[in-house]
Amino acid sequence: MSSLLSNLQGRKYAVLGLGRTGLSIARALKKAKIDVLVWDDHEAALEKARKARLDLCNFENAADFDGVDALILSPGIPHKYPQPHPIVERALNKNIPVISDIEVLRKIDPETPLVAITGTNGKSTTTALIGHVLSTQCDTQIGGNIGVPVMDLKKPKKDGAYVLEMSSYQLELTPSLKPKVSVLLNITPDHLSRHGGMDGYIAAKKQIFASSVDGEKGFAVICIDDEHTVKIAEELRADENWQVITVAAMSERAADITVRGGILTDQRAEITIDLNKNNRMNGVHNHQNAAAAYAALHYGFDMDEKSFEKAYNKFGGLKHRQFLVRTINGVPYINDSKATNANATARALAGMKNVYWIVGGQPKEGGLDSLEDYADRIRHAFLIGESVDAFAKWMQLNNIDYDISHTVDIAVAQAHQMAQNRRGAPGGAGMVLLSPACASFDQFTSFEARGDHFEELVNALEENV
Ligand code: UMA
Repeated sequence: MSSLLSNLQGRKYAVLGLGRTGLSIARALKKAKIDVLVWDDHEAALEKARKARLDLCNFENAADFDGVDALILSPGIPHKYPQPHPIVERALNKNIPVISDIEVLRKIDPETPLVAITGTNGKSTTTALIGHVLSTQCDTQIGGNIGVPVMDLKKPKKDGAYVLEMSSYQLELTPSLKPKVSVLLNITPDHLSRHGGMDGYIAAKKQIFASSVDGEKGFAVICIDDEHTVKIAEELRADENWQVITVAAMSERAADITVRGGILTDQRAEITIDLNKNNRMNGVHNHQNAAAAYAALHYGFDMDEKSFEKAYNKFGGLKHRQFLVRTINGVPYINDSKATNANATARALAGMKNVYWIVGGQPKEGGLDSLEDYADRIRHAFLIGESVDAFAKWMQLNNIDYDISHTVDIAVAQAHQMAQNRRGAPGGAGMVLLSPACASFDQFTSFEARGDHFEELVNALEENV
C-alpha cells in the first residue's frame, strides 16, 4: 500500500490505539513518508511504537492537533458512547475528522471493487466464503474485522477486488466505503453500550449502505430473517443508488433467494443449489451465510451457479467456528471453540443432533440459559473448566446425561470412547462437538489456543477404540 499512500504526501495524521489496526496504519504511513503521530493508553503498546520508531504524542493540548488532517481511530476505542475517548473529544472540538484505516484505504484506492459484509453473526464465515469463491475468479484481498487490517493487504491486481468484514465500529468511521456489493446478514442486540442502544446499533449497521459507487447502482444483499433487516430492505428499495436482493434462509418469508432444507432457490434466475453438499457448512446459520455469498457473487460479479457451487463445495470453513477437524468411523469431531457464549453455542446446536458435547470454561452471565430448547440434540455432555458445578446443575434440570471431565484432554478421550462405542445407536453415529459457551481464560490464553489444543487431541485419536 505504501506506493498508494504516497499520494497523501504533505498530509499529517494522528493515530489513536496501537493494536492491530493502529500499528498497521501507522507503520504504513511512516513507510510512505507521511507525517504521523501516534498514541495508546497502554505502556506495552507505546513500547512497540518506540521500537517501530513511530513519533509519540499524547494529544493533551489542542495545539498538538495543529496541522493534523484526520485522527485515525482504532475500532475498539469509543468515539461517541458510553463516552468519547478524551483524545477523540479534543480532535472533534478542533473539527478534525475521526476516521478508520478503511476510510484511508478508500481515499487512496476508491476504484477497486469492494464487497463489504456486516451483521451481528456469521460475518467472518461469509467474508471468508466470499473471498474463497471470488479468488477462483480474480485477485481477491480479504481483511477488515476478520483480523487482517486493510493496510496489511495488497492492492488487488487488475480486475481484482477487496472483500472486507465490517464491524459496526468500523462502519461508523468509514463514510466513503463505496462498496460494489454490501451484505447485511442479520441484526440482534450487540455492542449496545458502544452505540447508545439498539437504535444506534442499527444505524451503525445501516452505514454499509451509506455510500455507493459513483454512477453505478450498488448491490445490497439483505438477509431478511429478522424484523430489523426486513425494515432496512423495505427502506432501501426506495433508494435509487441500490439494487436490493433479499435472502430468507432462517424464516419462511418470501424473498429473491430462499433456502429450505438446505436447497437454495434463486427465484429470479430459476437456479437451485444443494448447500448440503458441503458438510463443513451445516445448519441454517451457515446456509444463510452461503446464500448471501451466492447472491453477492452471482449478482455483483456475474458468477454462474456452477462456478459458485464448485468453489463453495471446497470451502473448508473457518477454524474454531463449527470447524470439522476429522471424521473417525463416520463420527465428525467439530471445533467450535469461538463459541464463547450461549448464543454462539445455540447456533451450532441448532444445526446438529446426537451431540457428544464438550462444554464449559469461564462462564458468561446467564451461563447456559437459552440452550434449553436444544436439550434433545445432546446425547451426553462432558463438563470442563470453572463452570463444572453450575453446568452440572443445568444438565440435571434439563435431563441431560453428563460426565465431569474438568479438562479438554479428559473430555476428548471420554467423548471419543463413548461416541465410537455407540455408533450403532438409534438416530445415527452422532458427533463430537467442542462448543464451550464460555470464555477460555480459566485454562487457556485464548479461544484459539483452546481450539488448537482440541484439534491436536482429535488428530492424535486412534481409529480403533
Ligand atoms: N486502547 C487505548 N485506549 C482505550 C482503549 C484501547 O489506547 O481506551 C488501545 C489498546 O491499548 C490497544 C488498542 O487500543 O493497543 C486496541 O485497539 P482495538 O480494540 O481497536 O483492537 P485492534 O487490535 O486494532 O483490532 C481491531 C478490531 N477490534 C475491535 O473492534 C475491538 C478487531 O476485531 C479487528 O480484527 C482488527 O481491528 C483488524 O481490523 C475484533 C473484534 O472483537 C476481532 N471485533 C468486534 C466483533 O467482532 O464483535 C467488533
